[in-house]
Amino acid sequence: MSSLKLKTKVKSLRGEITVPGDKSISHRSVMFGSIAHGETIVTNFLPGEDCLSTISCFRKLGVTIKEDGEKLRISGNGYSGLTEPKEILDVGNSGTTIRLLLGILAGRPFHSSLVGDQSIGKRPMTRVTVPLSKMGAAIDGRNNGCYTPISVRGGSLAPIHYELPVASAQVKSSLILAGLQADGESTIIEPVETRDHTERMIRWFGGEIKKDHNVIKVKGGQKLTGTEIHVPGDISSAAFFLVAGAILPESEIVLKNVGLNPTRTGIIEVMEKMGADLEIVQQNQSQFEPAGDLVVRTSNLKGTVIEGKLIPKLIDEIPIIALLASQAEGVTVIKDAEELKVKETNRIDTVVHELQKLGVSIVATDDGMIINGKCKLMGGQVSSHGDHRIGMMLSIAALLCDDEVQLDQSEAISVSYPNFFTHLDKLSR
Ligand code: SPQ
Repeated sequence: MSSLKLKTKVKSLRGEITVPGDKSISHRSVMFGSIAHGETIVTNFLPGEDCLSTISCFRKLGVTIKEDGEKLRISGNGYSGLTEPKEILDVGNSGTTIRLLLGILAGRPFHSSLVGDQSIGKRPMTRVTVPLSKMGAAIDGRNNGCYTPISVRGGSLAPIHYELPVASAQVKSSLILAGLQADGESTIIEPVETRDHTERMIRWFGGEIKKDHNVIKVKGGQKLTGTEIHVPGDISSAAFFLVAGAILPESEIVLKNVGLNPTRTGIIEVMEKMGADLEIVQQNQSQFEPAGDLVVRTSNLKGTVIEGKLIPKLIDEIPIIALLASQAEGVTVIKDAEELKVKETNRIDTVVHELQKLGVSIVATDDGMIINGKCKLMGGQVSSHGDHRIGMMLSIAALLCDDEVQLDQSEAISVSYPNFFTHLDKLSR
């Protein structure tokens, strides 16, 4: 575990960066490339640890994946081309990998064992194992199927009619990936719309999926065909620099080719509401996902309330939004975000605890947090707790500190943004 002295007392951030490929789309490109027929070529793939875990699992399932940094060549042979793994499938730190993979394995007529790291061992899996079992898969795991290690023996699946008890793109996607193998049409109903990369990708691979507001219908037995995918930049990674540009003095940052899927742009909506100087300067539809260039400048910010349907559109950005709110005039309240408790860490606790150490006036609530701006930040010894988004948020907070900041477990950042510090160095003045 590495401890890092963070960059502090930065005067301003200026310049242009291209953030790495979107993590959610990179995972799905490997999965769909593997279950499609023929070759899929992926460019601007995110070579972060989570996505590398997905590649490693599909290789163990018999898929040939040639990897050259940000370019992948995947040779898919359909769902039936997947073969029983001789080794344990290790998903590392990645919730997306395990939950979506379980949906795929539920319909495969062989046995697999899945494990992950310590953090994965604490994240609830019943949200997928219960509905997948109802469809016909034999799944078991520690604590009545709730936690890893998990074993699956898949087989013939019946279609499902299922109302999701939580707003989760991972659960929705897992059931869609199982539904594609079921004998008939499945209906999945979301309480609130969540990221729709899986639905968009099915269509891009030539499949069909119907969506009417929160009701999704998908038929089993469809043939998907390999294709080309250019992954847009990750708005969740861009968020760290959007906030940094807004809260540091005399700053202007251009972020190129950022994914602007409307199910992910909650950070932009919130920053605009808080008064941020933020512009989308160029927007284009890159294949099946919208993308564009963003410019952010030093801003006078005011507090806000973040709640309800907006939460799934910015769930992963809440740690960095908490820092943003600490630099805004007035109070910011974040509610309806209890899902934060089951991420890589309990992100309500880790955000509040670590920001308090740096002098932020922030308290935890049952379903979010309350932040009082505007705070002067001090230095201190902080930790990512093994959570990439907490590590990056604290690295941006340190830029405002006059005293030394030491970050423990800094290596977690490579889960989603391996060149984060290179980009930070490039922009720092
Ligand atoms: O993959 P993992 O570990 O769950 O990653 C996180 C993240 O911060 O990168 C969550 F901790 O993102 C999830 C996100 O929170 C990625 C995701 C997806 O690709 O479908 C969906 C969200 O999770 P959920 O549980 O709300 O569906």
